Amino acid sequence: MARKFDIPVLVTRPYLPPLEEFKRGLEEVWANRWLSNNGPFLKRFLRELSAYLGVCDTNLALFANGTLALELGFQTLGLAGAEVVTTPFTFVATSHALKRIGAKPVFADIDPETFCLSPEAAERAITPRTKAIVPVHVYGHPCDVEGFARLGEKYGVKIIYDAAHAFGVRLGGRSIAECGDMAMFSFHPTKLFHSCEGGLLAFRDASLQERLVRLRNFAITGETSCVDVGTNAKMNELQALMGLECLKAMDAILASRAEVHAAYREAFADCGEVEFPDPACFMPGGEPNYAYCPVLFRDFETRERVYEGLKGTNVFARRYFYPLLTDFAPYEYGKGTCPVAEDVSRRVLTLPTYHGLAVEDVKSIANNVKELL
Ligand code: T4K
Repeated sequence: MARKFDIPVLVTRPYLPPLEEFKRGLEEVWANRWLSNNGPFLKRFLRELSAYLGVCDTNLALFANGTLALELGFQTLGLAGAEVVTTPFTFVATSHALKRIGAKPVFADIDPETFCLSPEAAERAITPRTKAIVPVHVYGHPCDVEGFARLGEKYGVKIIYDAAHAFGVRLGGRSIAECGDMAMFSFHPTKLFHSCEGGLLAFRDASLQERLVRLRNFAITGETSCVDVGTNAKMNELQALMGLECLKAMDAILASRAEVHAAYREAFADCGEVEFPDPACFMPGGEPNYAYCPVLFRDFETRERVYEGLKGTNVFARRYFYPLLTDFAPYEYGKGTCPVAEDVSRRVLTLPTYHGLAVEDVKSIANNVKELL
């Protein structure tokens, strides 16, 4: 029998640090009377992120959100006017950021196992006008980083990862932040780690930091000079405080998500009709973050029935990422070019996953899904 939850179970719920500790931070903010523009909490947050990721703080920069981080990263790498090969199986922000700086997203298909951009498909889409490839570690599933590194070298193109979902993922004992020329992490509240809103760029070339930091502050360099066309993409002190407090809980957040994922796997073990990509299988030796819990159904009709039916039990799963980007007006020119992505987009459902979701509730959600098959 399906269980109807008393209160809505949403696809995600942000982690919140203990209120008393956050209040202690607020008292410091009040004492400082410094709310934005490279304040002490922002500097502290950057140092702590550097330690957590094992990436030098000269190779990191914080922003107001992930989308602006992407835009400024693309601008700094000179992608305006260029073609950039990317995936249609992502949130609109990835290609919006390209379009908004004047680059042309060219869509290539995804890998059927990881749902990330396929290096083989990306290679076929490269032309003399291609300056970069922007793969997405979708759901926190790592892309084939070695495959993309080879493409970067072979064609002299930049590899910029949209790692919005991938904070906390490690490969070969190192943070995924170290892969590619640049990687962007989103700290939006729907992410496993957040700073209310926020974005982080990690980049190989430390000399980019000066320009990025300038661009996020209008590209002014003092009271009387402006040297470039920048914007306001600064992270404020309250965001940085939230980030610092959440960072303390990263180990607990990752452990709790692994437990939720394992509970879903176990609950669906007897159900051949639900395909369950397990990141542990395609990243041997790696450390996944279980940012999302995507499952695949046999066809579109089944997925839609489950998605709608779950709502009747007060469970609000999401169809990340449906429709495909190439179904949206600004990107329709890519329609029909990525059959694997089209298929996955029509069959996927992301089930509720967050820190503290009880194993009993996971079992009930899985059971509700099975009742709808
Ligand atoms: N690249 C990729 C691959 C991305 O996925 C994203 C963002 C970006 C780039 C851009 O990064 P940011 O600029 O956002 O830093 C959400 C998020 O708004 C978006 O950040 C995220 N990806 C995308 C995948 O999901 P919606 O429209 O689905 O959000 P919404 O408001 O429907 O919230 C989802 C669920 O979370 C709801 O059930 C309610 C719950 N929720 C949400 C918020 C904001 C809460 O419980 N508390 C909250 O504070 O886009």
